[in-house]
Amino acid sequence: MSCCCKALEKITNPELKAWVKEFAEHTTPEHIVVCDGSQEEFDRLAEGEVARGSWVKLDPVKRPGCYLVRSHESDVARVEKRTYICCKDKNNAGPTNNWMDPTEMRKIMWDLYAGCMKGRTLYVIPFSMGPIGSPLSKLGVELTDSPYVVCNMRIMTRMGDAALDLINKGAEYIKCYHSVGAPLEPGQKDVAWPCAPMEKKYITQFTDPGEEAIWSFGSGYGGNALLGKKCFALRIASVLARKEGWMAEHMLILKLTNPEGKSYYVTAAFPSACGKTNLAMMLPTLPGWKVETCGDDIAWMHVGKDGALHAINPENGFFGVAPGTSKISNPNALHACEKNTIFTNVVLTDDGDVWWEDMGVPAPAHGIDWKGNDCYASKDNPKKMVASPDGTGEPIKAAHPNSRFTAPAVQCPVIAKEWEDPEGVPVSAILFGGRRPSTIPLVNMAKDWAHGVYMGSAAGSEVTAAVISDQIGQVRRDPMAMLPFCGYNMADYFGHWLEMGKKIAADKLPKIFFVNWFRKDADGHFMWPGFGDNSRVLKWACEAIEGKAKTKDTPIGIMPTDDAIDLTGCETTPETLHELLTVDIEGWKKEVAGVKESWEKFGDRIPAELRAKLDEITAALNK
Ligand code: OXD
Ligand code: MN
Repeated sequence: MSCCCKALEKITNPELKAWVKEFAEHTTPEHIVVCDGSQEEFDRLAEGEVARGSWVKLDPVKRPGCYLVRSHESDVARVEKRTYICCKDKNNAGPTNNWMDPTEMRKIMWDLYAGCMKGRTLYVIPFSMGPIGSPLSKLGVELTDSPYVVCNMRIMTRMGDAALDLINKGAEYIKCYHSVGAPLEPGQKDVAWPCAPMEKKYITQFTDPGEEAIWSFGSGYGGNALLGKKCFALRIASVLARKEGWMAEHMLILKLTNPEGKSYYVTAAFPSACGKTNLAMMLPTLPGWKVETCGDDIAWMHVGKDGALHAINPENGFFGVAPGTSKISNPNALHACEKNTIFTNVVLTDDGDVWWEDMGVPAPAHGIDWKGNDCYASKDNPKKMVASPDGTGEPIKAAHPNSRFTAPAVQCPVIAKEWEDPEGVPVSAILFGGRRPSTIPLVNMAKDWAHGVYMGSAAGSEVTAAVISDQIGQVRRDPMAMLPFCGYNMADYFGHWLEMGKKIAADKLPKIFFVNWFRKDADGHFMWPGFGDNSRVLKWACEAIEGKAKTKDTPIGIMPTDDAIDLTGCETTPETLHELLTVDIEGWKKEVAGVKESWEKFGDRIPAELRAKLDEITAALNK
């Protein structure tokens, strides 16, 4: 690398400049580029990847401005087992996080970073999580050697000159280090998707006060590499939020408008793969109701001057799971990715378009699967693809189950006009949920904030055969859907939730609900249609917010009476609804015992107020 002074001209913040120089000297890239966030820069990088045979440009008429990328087969998802929280006191990371001593981890990773960008370009990505200049936003700078990361960060964050301006003027920022960990020797040909083997991958958050930083090595994929998302906006932000008195949550934000024109803002936390993006962009089946989207994955929430809880979406785009996204499940997401979108690990069709399983359209006669192999429409099942040219044989997963679209949020046809409001939107309801085939009713409202915190701590999904076979039927607890994302001890996180309830004005406390769209009958069929029909549950929630809902008091919370959910035009029978709204006392005794057991690993760090809630519910169930 020659002198980097010219490349770093735009950086006038001496501290930032010194940091970039130090990292460049250590990682030894061939070039340094300070990203400006422009379309021209995106096009240049994307076309460079096309030219070297790594990305595919999609048909400019069918998918203008879109690209298809295939990752390495070993680098297809977030890797929780290689994700660490590093702080001096292991107890501050808590029993649900991988922990390592920060000094030890810095040594391991600094050694890995030595010379790791040889033959590559170091990109400096200044970015803002949240609208530029909002008092609720936070800045970061990611140093990376991946053009894929630059292009995705341009969609997912507010990236480039405007963020750099603020940092040059002295604004604080989080340092985010990233390398794919694949240096190139002189003359060595690059591979399509460079990355390091699993045992060298590290996704590390340093969380001690004043030391907050992200170091990532070896993976180029998703949350491992787009460091603004899970690493910053959840793990680091949750630590900052606790310190500064706000909340960083794994939640969608939606705006719901009733036929009278009154709007409500609702946030919802569900574990990954429970339909957050679908709910955020839902088309209600109830006439006159409207859902608009403020965010589909992350909410930062602060108590506003008015005493209400206000939420902003710190992201700028959607990193959505492709398979299952269809005209039925989420037509708005399909529209959002019609242009200017990066598709990762989906099927390439012969006419330069994309396809994935459960897209709601028949499989193409021929395509290239996510591994780069030919695949063909199945003769037996037009919704599937097979490896054999004659269309016979077992269906394959032609798109990877975790394949993604990265699409700008503004392209969502139902993006709410206030989604970038720098003050955020006032939240009147918070939903928790998960995939629970039994026991958990369709909807249940918390009696008070602490009860709602209890509900959040009990969130999770039942393990199915596809996950861990020796745990089938057990519930994997994923409190507030934050299990992989909370940057500190989860027992303290529950305590922080309780504290936040005391900061919000009593008459503005959001109501908290636990919902379950995934109940199954004895034959294993879903009992509730879900998708747009979830608006029926949201309608009841709005009535409850207004104090006008038909409710019944139960040992587990406040529930709708059998006639309280509007079933007009819905396929669900009153008998099924009755079942969905019945409290299974014996099942619930087991449920509460399961929650208690899930707390054991936290010892006496679980707040007394939360224990008291659990005791209260247990006593009510035993009455
Ligand atoms: C995501 C996740 O990718 O939660 O959003 O896993
Ligand atoms: Mn998520």
